[in-house]
Amino acid sequence: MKPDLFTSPDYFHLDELLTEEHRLIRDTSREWVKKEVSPIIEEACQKAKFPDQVLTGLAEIGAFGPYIPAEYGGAGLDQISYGLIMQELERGDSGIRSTASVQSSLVMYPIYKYGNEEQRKRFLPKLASGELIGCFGLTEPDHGSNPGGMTTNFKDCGDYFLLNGAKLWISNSPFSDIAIVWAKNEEGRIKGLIVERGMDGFTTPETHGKWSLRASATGELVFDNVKVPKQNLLPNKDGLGAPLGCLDSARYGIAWGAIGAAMDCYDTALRYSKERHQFGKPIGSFQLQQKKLAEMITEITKAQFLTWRLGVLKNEDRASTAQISMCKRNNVDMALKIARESRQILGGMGITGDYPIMRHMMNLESVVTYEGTHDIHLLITGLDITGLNAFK
Ligand code: TGC
Ligand code: FAD
Repeated sequence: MKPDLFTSPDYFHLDELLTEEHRLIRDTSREWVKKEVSPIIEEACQKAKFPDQVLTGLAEIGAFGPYIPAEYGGAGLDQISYGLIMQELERGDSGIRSTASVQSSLVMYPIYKYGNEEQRKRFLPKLASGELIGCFGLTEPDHGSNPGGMTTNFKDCGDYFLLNGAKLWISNSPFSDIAIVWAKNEEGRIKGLIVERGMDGFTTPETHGKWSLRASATGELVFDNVKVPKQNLLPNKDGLGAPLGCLDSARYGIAWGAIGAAMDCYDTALRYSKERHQFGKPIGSFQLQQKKLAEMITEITKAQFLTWRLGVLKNEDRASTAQISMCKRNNVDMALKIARESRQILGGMGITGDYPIMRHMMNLESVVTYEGTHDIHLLITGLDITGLNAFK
């Protein structure tokens, strides 16, 4: 891949709405991505291998549990800081952001929010430092958009719970030390369990052959009569609302992350359009290319403000599930469209690994599907504005 010359677009001076601390955190993450991610990410994707050498650095820049209080090892930052870190990581690669958002919002968040003090002290500091890596098991082979139909289940066997079932499409599962697993008890109520690698009957086969998120490891979680100690049950919340609450936090991070991928595509295409000559002129001088670039920066700017505002609401604990859905859906769709247009500006070069655009485009096909598909988020908005439920 060519040297990383990324310059961040800020057409409406959004930086002026950020605090000095926000800018420092954003710039630290940006420099780290330039130094540690950009030089290795293309090869990792081509080889379909998660670059595990980034784990220590992710922990060091505070990407594991940015908003988890410092007493549990987190960085104790606000929601805009969390968003800016996700933006910068996804500017590097969606798979790197995935690893950080799963660890933060889908593993540390449920332990912090729904766990007891013993669980928080036992797991959170090690997750923050990257000593432990976690994953989140909600989706099943027959239950993706409709997780409430899950069949993974556990029985109370006196000294322990007996867990059976399977989860599919689980980010980080092949190398995770622990899994937050959502399963039904004998009354059919959904609960969260912390399942640890090494427990008998627990396996994590890797899913191969992906054309998307190739630098992220994806796999299954298989439970064949796994004996889970009772102290590993998350006691403080149950029902589908428990995993959906974690998704609110992860979807918020993805909304910021998608802006990062879009900015990288736009910045690459803009630079290329000034350097590449055809018909004796830079291609950026042709009106058709200017239309593409002008529309891109307009959409990026709109998404930046929507998402910043969502961050302010989140800091005030006022961001609703439907607002988060709208922002995740809008931003990922925006980023995908920008990736496709940017790739065209690069002509044939756009399909090569010399530039990051094709990799972002392929990654975004997963991002538009996971954490709720484009359709599901539209229906969440539809339900919110009409009061009529399309899912029932
Ligand atoms: P519904 O009847 O609407 O709700 C069931 C219960 O949950 C409550 N609830 C929420 N609670 C907290 N936060 C939220 N965001 C909530 N949304 C709903 C609700 O009040 C109700 O509570 P109660 O007490 O009455 O039981 O549920 P439904 O079965 O109709 O489904 C609704 C639907 C389709 C919107 C939802 O299930 C959904 O969002 N589906 C999409 C599934 C999804 O997003 N899966 C993501 C899997 S994880 C993942 O993809 C990680 S990728 C990570 C990476 O690599 O970055
Ligand atoms: P389905 O639910 O079968 O949907 C198929 C199509 O039908 C979609 O277009 C959908 O929009 C549409 N559809 C479904 N229901 C409706 C409806 N009511 N109205 C209109 N259209 C509808 N899950 C986890 O639990 N943990 C993870 O870490 C995780 N990581 C992932 C990583 C990757 C790379 C991928 C691809 C997925 C990951 N997922 C994870 C799973 C992801 O959340 C699901 O793929 C997603 O929720 C969609 O479920 P599905 O694939 O079963 O599609």
